[in-house]
Amino acid sequence: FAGVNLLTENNISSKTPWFPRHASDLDNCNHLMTKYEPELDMNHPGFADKDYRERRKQIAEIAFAYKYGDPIPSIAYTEIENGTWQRVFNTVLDLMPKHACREYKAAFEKLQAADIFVPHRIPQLEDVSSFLRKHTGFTLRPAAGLLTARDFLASLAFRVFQSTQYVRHNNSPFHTPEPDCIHELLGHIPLLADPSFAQFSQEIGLASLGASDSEIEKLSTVYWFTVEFGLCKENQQLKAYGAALLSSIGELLHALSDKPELRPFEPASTSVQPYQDQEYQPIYYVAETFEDAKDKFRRWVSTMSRPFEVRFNPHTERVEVLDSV
Ligand code: TIH
Ligand code: FE2
Repeated sequence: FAGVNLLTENNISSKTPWFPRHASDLDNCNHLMTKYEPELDMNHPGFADKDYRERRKQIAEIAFAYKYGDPIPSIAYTEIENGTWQRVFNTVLDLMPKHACREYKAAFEKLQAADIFVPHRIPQLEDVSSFLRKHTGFTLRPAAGLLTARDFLASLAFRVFQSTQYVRHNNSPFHTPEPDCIHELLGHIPLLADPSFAQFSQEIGLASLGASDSEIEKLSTVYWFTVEFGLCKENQQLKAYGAALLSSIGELLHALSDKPELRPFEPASTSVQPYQDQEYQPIYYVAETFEDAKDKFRRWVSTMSRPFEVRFNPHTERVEVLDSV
């Protein structure tokens, strides 16, 4: 029932879109976008593969049935699925030392030391979730596919990351236009274990709660050009921190070639830059550091129009709403 105004108490006006107040309310934040589904998109590599579509349905059922507090069910990945993981994993191992930012590399090593990242099998979300909980308090929920921006961003406010659990088609291991668990695991998980990055992710989420549709659009554009496709600097050199770059060797090499246009990350302009999600990006934004990106983001968010402030209470997993001053 996203979009229905259930909250009329104290300082939340009846015009404010509904938003989750407790982590368990995320059970209602699972609305899917119907883009790129293998059933609907003729260009999807799984379109003509009946077994693949069946498998996707099976795995989606887990996400639909999932409720707050449940352990995330394990999946017995097939040999083909583990093989796809292994191919991507090995290319990440090759390219990461030179091209990934240092925070990503540090967390990646911890995931290897914990025996969660190994070449021959896809990590289980439940194991990854407990790993993250220990490092930054982030946890995972299974998602059936690409969620609406409003639902996806709202979960970040609670340090919950909604993660797909199915695997890309084995015909296109090195780039897919939709998220899959290889993207979540190799792209997002390492940085969600980094305290500074975890904080940045949560702040995007907090800014989205009760925001207008046009503000959600801006926030998801910022998310797109930072968390998904962000580049940063390290000793004068360009490094990748965006998840969609780190999970796609094809796009990583494109981003670091001389083909795309690079611009400094500046939320006011980055947030209104149209983007396309079918092919490689023509434009990437470069952050100085995570701390700098966070400072700029905070200053920009404070210019948004929401008439109240929110604060996450980690002891109760509740978002408290405060009068704006
Ligand atoms: N292009 C990414 C990949 O191949 O891993 C998947 C995407 C995530 C978000 C947008 S596209
Ligand atoms: Fe992603």
